[in-house]
Amino acid sequence: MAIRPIITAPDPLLREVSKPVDKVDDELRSLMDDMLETMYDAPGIGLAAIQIGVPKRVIVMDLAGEDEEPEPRYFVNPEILDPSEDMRLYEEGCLSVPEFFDEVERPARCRVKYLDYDGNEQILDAEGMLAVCIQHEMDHLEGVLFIDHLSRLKRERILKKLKKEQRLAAAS
Ligand code: K1U
Ligand code: ZN
Repeated sequence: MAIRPIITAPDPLLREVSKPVDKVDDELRSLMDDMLETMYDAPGIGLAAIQIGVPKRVIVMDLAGEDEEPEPRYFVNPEILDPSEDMRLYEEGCLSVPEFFDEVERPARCRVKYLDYDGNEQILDAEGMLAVCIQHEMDHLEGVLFIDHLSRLKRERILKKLKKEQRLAAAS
């Protein structure tokens, strides 16, 4: 397992649409292991493969609290079915948009169809934080960031600050 660097906005790679996975094999499981280790190290509660520069439709997640046993989840080729009509506001963050948080409105519940770590098809009914996180990570697979759900003014301010921080880091 390895911790891989997480790409941050405005890197154009984050705008790529990720490609479906053909087969869940040992090479893909090794990618998922690296993603999970990278996510735990960050730390975060979710990670899409494109955030480490791999444009595959793969997500890892763990919503267990600090004092709970780890509960890793793996989603390959996930699809959202039946998003609810009622919406919920939640304050989101993103490892690719470090240190910014803002409220995003999304369907409160959804059903997710996906392949698990062993390549078996699964259906999951998600609500609460699980629904928020899976929809946030699904956006990454389409090249969408949570800041795209904010006003243009807020988004441009955030991107300007991130670019400035990256310029300063490169110069030091
Ligand atoms: O996609 C990502 O970059 C991961 C992101 C997931 C997410 C968080 C909040 C709402 C929606 C999606 C994060 O994990 S940001 C970090 C974070 O939320 C967190 C970090 C440590 C402990 C608890 C939460
Ligand atoms: Zn994110």
